[in-house]
Formats: sequence, structure tokens, C-alpha cells
Amino acid sequence: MNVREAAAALLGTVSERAPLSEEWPDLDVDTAYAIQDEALRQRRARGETLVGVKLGLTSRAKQQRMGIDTPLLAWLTDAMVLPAGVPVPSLIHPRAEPELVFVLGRRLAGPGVTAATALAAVDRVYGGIEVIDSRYADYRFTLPDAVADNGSSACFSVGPVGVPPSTVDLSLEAALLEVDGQIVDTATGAAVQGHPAEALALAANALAARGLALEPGWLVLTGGMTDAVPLRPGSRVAAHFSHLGSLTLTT
Ligand code: 0L1
Ligand code: MG
Repeated sequence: MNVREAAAALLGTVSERAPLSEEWPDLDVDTAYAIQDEALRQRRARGETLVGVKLGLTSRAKQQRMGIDTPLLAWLTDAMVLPAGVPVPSLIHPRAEPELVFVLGRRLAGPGVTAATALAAVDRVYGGIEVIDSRYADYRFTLPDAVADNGSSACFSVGPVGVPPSTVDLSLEAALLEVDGQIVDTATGAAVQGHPAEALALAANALAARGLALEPGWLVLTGGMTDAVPLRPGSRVAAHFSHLGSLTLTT
């Protein structure tokens, strides 16, 4: 299997499959990002538009759940945007997680980006929910597997309230995660690398190592604040943020 074949195979996966690393045992992280980039190329060839990036595995809750302590980056396209009120499409085994979402006002290029310089490039911050859907059975994978799978991305929804980042303390911004009316988890922005701007800086610096930058207008999902919860048929998952409003996903 080569990079192009792996990207096409993962893009075409509609039910659980074995981790890529089982048939490609020496798959490394750099090759996995090449697979991710090739999958983006194939998505664009079929008409999708790049709208930003997501970080994954930026909180301890997520790292402990997945047994991987290295954050990852993945691409977001317009096909992944779930407008308010639109039900989550049928997926393999979706899980939902609350995230803080930045919209960039200007280009942010590493290396050497700090949390402060990162935050200065942000136009607005929103609350959001990401729906992840690993193509791998039981969400069991190595870091290269998850990178190749574009960070388990499926779709995401951005909440109704966007504010300039200077108007809220994002380390203290709280999210309550609710499933069918029950609060199942809580976290503040500090769960994400100490401050979500640290995750944004991490993204800019990691992209710089690949000769890329974060572009104006891009969305940046900074990573699940809590562990992700299964999104079962008929259930409602809501995230309530302290200053950034609420949003609800249904199936
Ligand atoms: O958004 C995420 O945190 C996903 C990272 C990839 C691993 C996973 O499926 O949790
Ligand atoms: Mg996420």
C-alpha cells in the first residue's frame, strides 16, 4: 500500500476497519501526515474547500482515554461543517466533544509562535462540538493511524456566540457536556494545553515544520476539553459554555 492508496482507502471507509498500521507496520508520523495531505487533495478534487484545522489529543482527558500523549493536527473542510439544527449524519460510531474554536483574523506562521502572539491573530472565539468517528474498530489505533485517519474527523458545529478573545479568560471558560438532559462531564479551557492559545501556537509551529501556516479566516478547533461521549441514535448532546452560549446536536 502507498500514500495515495491509503488515503483513498480511509476516505472510502464507511464501517469499522483494522488500523492501517496492521498492514503497514512501519507507518510513521511523517508518512501519516502525507496520507492526511493526500486525503485532503482527494477531498478538494471532489469539490470540498479547506476551512481550517483541528487539533486532537490536547487535553489530559483525551490523551488518557486514547493512550496517546502527543497532540495531532488534521484538516477541516466545508463538508464537515454541521449547521445549527441539522442532525448528525449516519456515521460508524460517532462520539461528541466540546471544544473552543478560534476564527483567525490574520495569518499565523511559525516557528516561534507563543500563546500571546497566537491569540493576537484571533478574530473571534466560539464554543463548539466536534463529532469524531474513527474509521478503526473500537477506536483502537496508534498515533500514526489516527493522523492518517485525519484525526478521526467527521463533522463539527460552531455555537452561536463569538467574542474577541481578549474579552474572556479562556483558561476559565467552562463547558458543561450534557447527554439527554444529564450533565456527564465538565471542563474549563485550561484542560486544553493549559490554555487553548497554547494549542493554537502548537498548531502554527507544527504547520511551520511542514512549510505551512494558519491562514486568515480559518477555523481552528483546539481539541476536546473533556473525553468524548458516544452519540447514540436518538440521543441529544449539548455543550453549555459559560460565556459562549450553548449548542445541541441530535442524531
Ligand atoms: O479530536 C480529537 O481529539 C480526535 C483525535 C484522534 C483520536 C480520537 O479519535 O480520539
Ligand atoms: Mg476534537
